[in-house]
Order: sequence, then structure tokens, then C-alpha cells
Amino acid sequence: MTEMLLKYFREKEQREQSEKVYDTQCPYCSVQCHMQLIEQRSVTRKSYKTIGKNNPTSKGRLCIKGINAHQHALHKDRLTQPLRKIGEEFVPVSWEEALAFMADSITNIQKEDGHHGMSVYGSASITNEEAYLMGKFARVALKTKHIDYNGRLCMSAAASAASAVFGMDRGLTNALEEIPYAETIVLAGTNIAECQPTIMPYFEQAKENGALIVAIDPRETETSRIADLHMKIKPGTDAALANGLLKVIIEEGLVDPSFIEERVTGFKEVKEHIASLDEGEIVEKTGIPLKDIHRVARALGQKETGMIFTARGVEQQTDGSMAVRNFLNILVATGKIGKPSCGYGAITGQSNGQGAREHGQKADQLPGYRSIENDEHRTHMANVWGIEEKELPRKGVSVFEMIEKADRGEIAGMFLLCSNPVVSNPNARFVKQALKKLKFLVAVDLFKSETAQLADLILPASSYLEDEGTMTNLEGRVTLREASMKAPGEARHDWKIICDVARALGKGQYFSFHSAEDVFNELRVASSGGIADYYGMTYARLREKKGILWPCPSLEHEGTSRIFEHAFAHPEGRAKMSVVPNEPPVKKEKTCEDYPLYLTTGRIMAHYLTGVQTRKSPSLTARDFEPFLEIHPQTAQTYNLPDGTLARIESRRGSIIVRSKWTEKIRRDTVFVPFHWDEKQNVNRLVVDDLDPNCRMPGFKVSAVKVETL
Ligand SMILES: Nc1nc2c(c(=O)[nH]1)N[C@H]1C(S)=C(S)[C@@H](COP(=O)(O)OP(=O)(O)OC[C@H]3O[C@@H](n4cnc5c(=O)[nH]c(N)nc54)[C@H](O)[C@@H]3O)O[C@H]1N2
Ligand SMILES: Nc1nc2c(c(=O)[nH]1)N[C@H]1C(S)=C(S)[C@@H](COP(=O)(O)OP(=O)(O)OC[C@H]3O[C@@H](n4cnc5c(=O)[nH]c(N)nc54)[C@H](O)[C@@H]3O)O[C@H]1N2
Ligand code: SF4
Ligand SMILES: [Mo]
Repeated sequence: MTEMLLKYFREKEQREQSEKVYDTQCPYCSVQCHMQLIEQRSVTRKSYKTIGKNNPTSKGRLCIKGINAHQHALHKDRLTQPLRKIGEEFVPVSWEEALAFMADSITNIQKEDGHHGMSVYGSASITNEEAYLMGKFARVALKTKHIDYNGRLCMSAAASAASAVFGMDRGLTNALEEIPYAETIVLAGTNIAECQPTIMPYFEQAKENGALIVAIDPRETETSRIADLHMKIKPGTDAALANGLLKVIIEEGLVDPSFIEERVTGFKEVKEHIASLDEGEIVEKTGIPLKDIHRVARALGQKETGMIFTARGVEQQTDGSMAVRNFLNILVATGKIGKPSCGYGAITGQSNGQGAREHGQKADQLPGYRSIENDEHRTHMANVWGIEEKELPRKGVSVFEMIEKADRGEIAGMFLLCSNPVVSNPNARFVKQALKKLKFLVAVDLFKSETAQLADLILPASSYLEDEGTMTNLEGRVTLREASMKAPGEARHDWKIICDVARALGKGQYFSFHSAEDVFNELRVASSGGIADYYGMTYARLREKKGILWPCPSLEHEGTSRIFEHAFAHPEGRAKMSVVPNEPPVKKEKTCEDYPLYLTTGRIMAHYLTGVQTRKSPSLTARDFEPFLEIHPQTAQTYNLPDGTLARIESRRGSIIVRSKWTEKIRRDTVFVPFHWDEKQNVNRLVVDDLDPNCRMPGFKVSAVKVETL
């Protein structure tokens, strides 16, 4: 017996001795939950589990994606070597060979097609350091104006609206902890319960405290379940609905006259425009009953506190930027901003959806949210980078327009890092055909995605377990993601890859960084004095304070929890209201006899974006292994489509095959398909490629389709 006990304790001790803990943050959404991967090694096997770690945002909570994230990061399909395409095959090559091949190809393209013949396609799933380096790489190493990033498909409408109205774009104007005390909460086109699940408790607390929660969505979702009122809106009509709310607010005298007087411009024009609008027309257009519009308008106007949140349902429209502006008009007119539990939240998407939109990956942007067309800003950045101002290129075009340029032969090469545009851009078949025309495509990824398969060269990157750096979460809180696991094989950190390529191009002197922290210290200086000012943050401070909300302009500064308390960020300090028409300038695709249904697209809990990562996870795939067509039973019967059968969905651009799923939760004129699958199940083969003229966001949320049984 004692022998057995001794053996047991010896083994237990052995197990514990070989337990390793890796601190990190979830690679998926913008909440950036802190977590630990625990690796247990016994003599025979290694096992892993992920647990949450306390932090100011998610308080230690994790959702199923975070809990299972290591399953893709530790997957056997991770790329471990550079791969060069020879004929139709990918052949492993050394980094030396890969970098030399890249330098040659880029030099040849720029000789033939000029500097702007090369393009850079970046990401909001990389660290701030890497986002910053992508911008610097394009402007300093390649001297091309053609850089943009996948956040264009994500945050551009909200960013453009907040910049226009407030003069600055930080996703949430208040920290999340203010939500429980808001008396009216509008959730417009946002499915937080499936997309940012660990922040749901803030809204649940508000409900317990008696808030009126309103959801605006063509579908009932896990999020709309907590709403007191669900506005089951006709897709693409949010701008008109906001006009309806404003009309009641203005006509019933529920505005805040002293706030408007002191802090707002443009109210008079908006008031005149609103007076000319017809309520009946708005009801017909949106499908929302007048009594609901009245109830929500009064709740927003009469209560002391209130907050409006928007996400991609409102924003991924050809008038998304204007629809958001109209919701901001409501906040500004009722004085519900810059005060406790009053404010706006664009629920940011990707892990670094906030930070990656601040430091120079956008076509028209320099670090710190500076403008590449502003002389003073150009001079500041030229000084930081040690180049002449006139060497800096001017602004380029958005990601989808870069793809159109590739199609026309105006862009010949692309450096693509951490994105899968063949699956994520609208009109996917066109995108694939356009990228095939490139003379040179390099993809930096963890896996051989559908886009990487088109590349001439694939470079293996490191994951969230391996790559240290800062991430800015949906609140604007900059956090330091620790990461200490060794990358598999010869995979390298994205920041290192960018520096290596720059060096191969003879630009090493501008990229002589030895660590992510080195890069961050340059970013701090670059952002200093800009709107998104990170100067006062250091790795040591970020560690100690578990994150700091920007702006943080000096080492003594505590960060900024609530913005716009005393002034907006426009030079005159006032917010700018503006007239928003019911009908968008770029017409949305209308349903017709041939294509009688609206198609809207979006997400489900278990999968993430183009699914390259989550489809590698057995636990997540077990929950949802294929996409589906959400359709109302009555609609399905009209088209003889039984439940659970394969359906062919067709639009003017192509067709896909997915399984039908009857549900009374969706409007009868609308169907929904999630976009986490590729090839013949890629819903973006159907999606229309019209863009918002202000911010170039594609209208992912409204296309016209028909459905039939296979
Ligand atoms: N599980 C999961 N979580 C994620 C992601 C993921 O892929 N999976 N992605 C992350 C990223 S990058 C992002 S951007 C966010 C996105 O987060 P969300 O924007 O919340 O997600 P979506 O599902 O795209 O759209 C939200 C809702 O908009 C509704 N909608 C569709 N059309 C309209 C419309 O015309 N008007 C209104 N008012 N609503 C409409 C849809 O029915 C859907 O329920 O999620 C992040 N979190
Ligand atoms: N129809 C429709 N389309 C949409 C949307 C929609 O709602 N409907 N939403 C849009 C939105 S909001 C977004 S954000 C886009 C996202 O679109 P994408 O950016 O194209 O999608 P991801 O799946 O995130 O692609 C990331 C790729 O980078 C790899 N990767 C992951 N981590 C790393 C890393 O650390 N380094 C490197 N180098 N690679 C890495 C992954 O393996 C994957 O191949 O999709 C958009 N497309
Ligand atoms: S997906 Fe978002 S909510 Fe879920 S664990 Fe990751 S960061 Fe947290
Ligand atoms: Mo996104």
C-alpha cells in the first residue's frame, strides 16, 4: 500500500513539475480576454487547457472560442517553413531563399510598374507594433501609396462617422463599466451575445437595474433575447429608422437645448430636414411600427442617461457611415454624450480592430491617427522616420479598390499579411480572378488559406501564444499581450518578417528593431501629439496597470476613460450634426422577380471570420461543421424548400450550396448565411460589391438572391 501511495505521489509530483503556464490574450475578438494556456506534460503525452485570467474588461470570463483557441495554434497544419510555388506545387525553401526571391520580385515589379505597382494588404488581427510597421514598410521601404487593411471591411463606417461627428474615433466613448447605469440602451445591428459574449454581463446588469434595452436587427438573436423591444428592421434601412427616432425627439421637444447651444453645430439644418420627412414613409420603409418608434424615441429623449451601440449590421451598408452618423445625431441632440453612462459604442470586431486603425495601415493615414494629406502631419512623421517629407507617398485606395486595380493591371504585386480576402471580400469570384492576375503575391499566414493558395510565396507567421505585443481593445484600452511559447519550426513573428523583408530590400536602417518593445517605443514617439496618443504608455506601465485607455500623452497621465466630457475633438470643440437622407446615394440592391429575397450575412458563436482558424478546432467545428441558410418557414414553403436540405442560393454574381434551416426568428423577406466557410460554401460569392462612397465599406448586409432545392 505504501509502495502504491509513494508511486502515486511521485507521479503526481512529476506531473506538476512539468506543468507550464503561458500567459496570453485571446486571438479572436475585440474584448481581448486575458487567459492562460496550461500545458501538462506527463511521460506519455502533453495536454492543454485554457483558463481565464482576471482583467478590467472581461473579469476573467472566456467564451468557447477563447477556451478552444489553442486547438488551432497547436494544429499540425500550422505552417513551419516558407513555401515557394513552383509550377502548381508549394516547395519548402529557406528564409534566405524566400527573402531573396521576394526582394527580386518586388524590385522587378517596381522597375516595370513604378513604386505604386506594389501594394500592402494589412490586418487588424496583428499587434499595434505590427500594424505600425506595415504602414512604415509601405511608405518607407516600398514607397507605395497602396496600403490598406481588412479593417476597411469592418470598422471604416463607424470610424468615418465618429470622425465626422465627434472629430475622433475611439470605438467606445466610455469604459464598459458605465453600461450598467444607462437607462436606455439601443443595440443596433450588433449581436454581442455571439460576437463579444464576455461583455454581455454589463448589459445584463443594466437590465437588472431597470434599463430599457432595444435591439434593432432583422433577426432574433441571442442578443435580442435580452431586449425589451426588438425592432425587426428591413435590412439596410437603419438610416431611415434613425430619422424616425429623431423626428419624434425633435417634434416632442425632447432635445437638450443648452447642450446643442454650447456644444453642437448643424442642428438647425437637421431639424429642417427632419420636418420634411414623412413618418408613414419611414414606417413603410423600415417595417417598424410607429408606436415602437415613439416608445424608443421617448426613452432616449426623456431619460437622464442612455447609450447607443452599433456594429456591422448598421455599418456594412453602402450608406453605413451615414446611418451611424444619424444615430450619433440622436446622441448629440439629446446631450447624451460626454457624461456618465451616456455615449456611443461602435462594437469593434477583430482582436486589434481598434489599435490597427490608428497607426498608419489605412490608405490615407499616418500613425497616431494623423492624415497623410496634412503637411504638418507629414513633416512630423518624416522626422520620426528620418526621411524627407516629399519622399512620403500620398493617400491610396481601400482594399476592395486595390483588388479592382489588380484586376485592371494597375497593381502588379501584393504583400498580404494576416488576411484572407478571397473569402472575406464581396463578389469573391471576382476577387479570386483579380488576385490571380498579380505578377507576385506573397501571403504571410499561420495556414494555407484559400488566398494563400494563390500566392507565389507563403511565409509562416507566429500565433497569439508566441508573439508578444500590444493590442487595443474595444474600449480603447491598450493592453500588453504576453506571449512566450516558441513558434513552430521556422515560423517568425510578423514584426520580424516585415523587418527582414525591408532589410532584403536594402532598407534595413529604418527597421533595425530587436523586439516588439523596441517597435512600441518608436510608435509612442510617432503617435505623440496625435489623436490616438500612446506616448505615456510603456511596457512596464501597461503590465503594472493591466492596460491604459488612450489618449495617454505623458508618463504621468493615467489614460482617458471617458472622452468628450468638456469638448469634442474638432478644432472648434463642437460636435457636428448633419442631414442624413432616408435613401442612400448608392442604391442598395433591390429584390425583384428573379431575385426576390434579401440576403444578409454575419456570424455565429463558434466560428471566426473566414474560419481558417476556428475550422481547425475540433471542439468548435463539432458545434457547427457547415454553414446554413436561415429562412422563415413560410418563405421556405413558397420556394418548396424543406427544412434541413441542401439549398442552392443564387445572386447576380454566383451561387453557393448550403443547408436550409427553418426559423421563425427571421423576417419573411430576408435570409441569412454566416460567412465562415470557403469555396462553394462562401457566401461572399453572392454578395454585391458596391461601396459606401464616404468610407468605401462594402454593403455586405444587403444583396438580392433566390433560393431553390438542389
Ligand atoms: N463568434 C464570432 N465573434 C466575432 C466574430 C466572428 O467572426 N465570430 N468576428 C469579430 C468581428 S471582426 C466583428 S466585425 C464583430 C461583428 O459583430 P456583429 O456586427 O455583431 O456581427 P454580425 O453577425 O456581422 O452582424 C450583427 C447583426 O446585424 C444584423 N443585421 C444584418 N443586416 C442588418 C441591417 O440591415 N440592420 C440592422 N440593424 N442589423 C442587421 C445581423 O442579423 C446580425 O445579427 O464580431 C467579432 N466577434
Ligand atoms: N459577407 C460578409 N463578409 C465579411 C463580413 C461580413 O459580415 N459578411 N465581415 C467583414 C469583416 S468585419 C472582417 S473583419 C473581415 C475579415 O476578413 P479576413 O481578414 O480576411 O479574415 P480572417 O479569417 O481573420 O483572416 C485572417 C487570416 O490570417 C491568418 N492569421 C491569423 N492570425 C495571424 C497572425 O498573427 N499573423 C499572420 N500573419 N496571420 C494570421 C489566419 O489564418 C487567416 O488566414 O471579413 C469581412 N467580410
Ligand atoms: S472570442 Fe472574444 S469574448 Fe471570446 S474569449 Fe476571445 S476575446 Fe473573449
Ligand atoms: Mo470585423
